[in-house]
Amino acid sequence: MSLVIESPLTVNSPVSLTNREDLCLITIDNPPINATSVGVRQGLLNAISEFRRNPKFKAAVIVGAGNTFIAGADIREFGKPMQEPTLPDVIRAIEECEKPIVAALHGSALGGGFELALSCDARVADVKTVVGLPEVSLGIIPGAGGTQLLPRRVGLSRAIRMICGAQRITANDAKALNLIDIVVDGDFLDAAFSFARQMDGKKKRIRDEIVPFEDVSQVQKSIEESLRQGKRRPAVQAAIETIKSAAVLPIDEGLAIERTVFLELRSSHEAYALRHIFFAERDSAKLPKEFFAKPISVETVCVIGAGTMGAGIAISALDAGLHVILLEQDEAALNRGHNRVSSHYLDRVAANKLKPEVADHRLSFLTSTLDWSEIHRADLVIEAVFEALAVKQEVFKKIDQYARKGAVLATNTSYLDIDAIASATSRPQDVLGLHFFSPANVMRLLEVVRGNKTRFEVLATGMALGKRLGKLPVLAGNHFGFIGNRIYNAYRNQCEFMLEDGAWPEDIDIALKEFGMAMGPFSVADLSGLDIAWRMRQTQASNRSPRVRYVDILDRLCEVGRLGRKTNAGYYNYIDGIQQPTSDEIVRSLIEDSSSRRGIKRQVLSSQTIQRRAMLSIVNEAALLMSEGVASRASDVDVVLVHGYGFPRWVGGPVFWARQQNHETLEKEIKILASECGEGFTAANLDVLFDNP
Ligand code: 3H9
Repeated sequence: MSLVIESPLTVNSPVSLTNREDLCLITIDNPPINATSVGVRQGLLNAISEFRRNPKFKAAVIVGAGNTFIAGADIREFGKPMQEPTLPDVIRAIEECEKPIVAALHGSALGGGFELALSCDARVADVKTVVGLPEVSLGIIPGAGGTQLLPRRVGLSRAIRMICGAQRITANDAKALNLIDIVVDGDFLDAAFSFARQMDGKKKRIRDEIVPFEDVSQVQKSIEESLRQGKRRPAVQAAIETIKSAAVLPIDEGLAIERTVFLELRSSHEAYALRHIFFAERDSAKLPKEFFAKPISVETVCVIGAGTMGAGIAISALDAGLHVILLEQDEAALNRGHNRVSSHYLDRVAANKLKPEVADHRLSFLTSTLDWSEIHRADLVIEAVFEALAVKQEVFKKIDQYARKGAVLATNTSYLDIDAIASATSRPQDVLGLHFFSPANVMRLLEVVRGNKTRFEVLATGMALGKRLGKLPVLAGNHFGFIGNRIYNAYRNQCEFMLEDGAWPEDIDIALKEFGMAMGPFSVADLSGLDIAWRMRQTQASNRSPRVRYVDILDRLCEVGRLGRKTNAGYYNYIDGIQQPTSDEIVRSLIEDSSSRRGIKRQVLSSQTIQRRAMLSIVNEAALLMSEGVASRASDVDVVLVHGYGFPRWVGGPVFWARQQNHETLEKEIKILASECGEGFTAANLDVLFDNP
């Protein structure tokens, strides 16, 4: 029986203390994630002190209320002055307590939450619990003992991989690593009480253990791998050094180093940028108030077109437990599409990433068909056919005939006009854009595009579906290229201007990779195929003003059959699939010819100039589309660029970057750039980026 005892804890404290016979239950109730905010820290100290003081308690269990243990420190506090007591104070109190304390884990035990659990004398976890120390993904290192306690249980090389890779692991995996004592599929709290009682008053502190011996070469391998994967970011480097100290220093010295490094990184620019993008990702998934509506329930999705994109969307939906109807126009295309989906699951099983029965279960939700009347069963239809307006309109006419009334009709276009597509139906209010990025089952970004007539319920359904698929849905207005492709277009144009002005493709690619972009723009163009952009440019040719600066290098490359990687030649040559470091003579002479036709005297552009011009063009386009209402929050632009276009996460996104610059200087530079780039580059008013959330 559990009853609330006369508690000495402050009224309204997020931490409460109850008892179960001679055991004490300390409950943290700080929704949504039971973060270790200052009230929780103080409440825990009070509770531990009461537990120690009260002789009737033999052991204690710490649990989180709601659906999770503690998912970490409250990172909203990180931008503010530190408030006492600190989490290390709480952890010291747990470790110094003479009586055993057991952590009962469920949901997430992450960051400071997992550190707190590791400081307890035992850990009992619900089978669905996820644990880990993901601090590095926020530009910091664990700051409450994680770098010292984890290696004492799992060894240096594993601890380095786990912390530097911000890995989140299952309870069973954690048990296999001796990080959790018991995993329970059932009443984990009950199991935690039994375990606490069995401890018979004995302490079992990880801090008293030593780091297990390991071969130096093993550790070195893990360090090199982590540095490479973590792009040598400061937090990764600092984590490695701090973890290593666990093997050679007494724990209190290691903890002191950890704390100093944690505090330094906590106020670093990079950590600030990463916190910004963390919250931007969560905000982008929320529809602005003015569009708020209840989503329509979706259980069955029909994907039309079983190419790479359609198959990726189908996999993503199957993974989310939805029923999928995959529709194609002929048997051969359907078989190819079906095989794409089924071989994805077979490969996952072969790689030991999925249990065969789970793969079978997911595939049992897939119907592949040539029969259009099957659409009738779908709550939501997604078209993923060839990117041409006429083709899509034809498909939507047919969808209109077969889809049931009220079903949501989505197009996966990446730049076409949603309203023009919707006009092919008798129900434009039910049509929206769901722009998936390729590969659709991997990439998290999803632009949810609002047509002129799209009902709010339909929009809400698009956002809710995105969340259900584990994506990052971002609302976008229906303008050419939406948010991402529109900005990318402006960025690529600027890079092409720089080619004409004097840089070679590799100068630009190298400079932008140095800035942190995952790939340079010309390597990206070669990878995706130059003909895609070529085709898009042809569709725009009739509307292009002759006064707009238009660089035709890409068109001319395509005309001579250089379509990128697929033809082993684009901006670069490819030998055995490997990109050559410099562009070749044909490309250079095309570029020089372009410069001379425009009367430009080519000049060397420094990396700094290249980076600055690229950033100014991105920021300028972001401001333009914000003022046109294409994006509803400035931070949405950051989410789109980071998740869809390889923009460095640790820079926080282009809007965050802009906000770190001097507003006036930025505007002046943009005006100068606009005057140099001519018509087609409109200098924006940047206020919209600085004044908007
Ligand atoms: C740390 O612990 C440092 C220590 O080593 C050192 C201490 C000294 N703080 O993601 P969701 C909010 S660093 C504040 O949508 P889900 C989030 O903004 C931390 N707020 O839910 C959202 O608010 P809103 C290490 C946070 O179910 C709401 O919670 N820990 C934090 O999809 C729901 O979030 C991590 O890095 C936070 N730490 O996923 C874990 N976390 O509703 C980070 C979340 O107003 N968190 N919020 O938009 C996560 O991975 C996921 O949130 C989690 C839940 C898996 C927990």
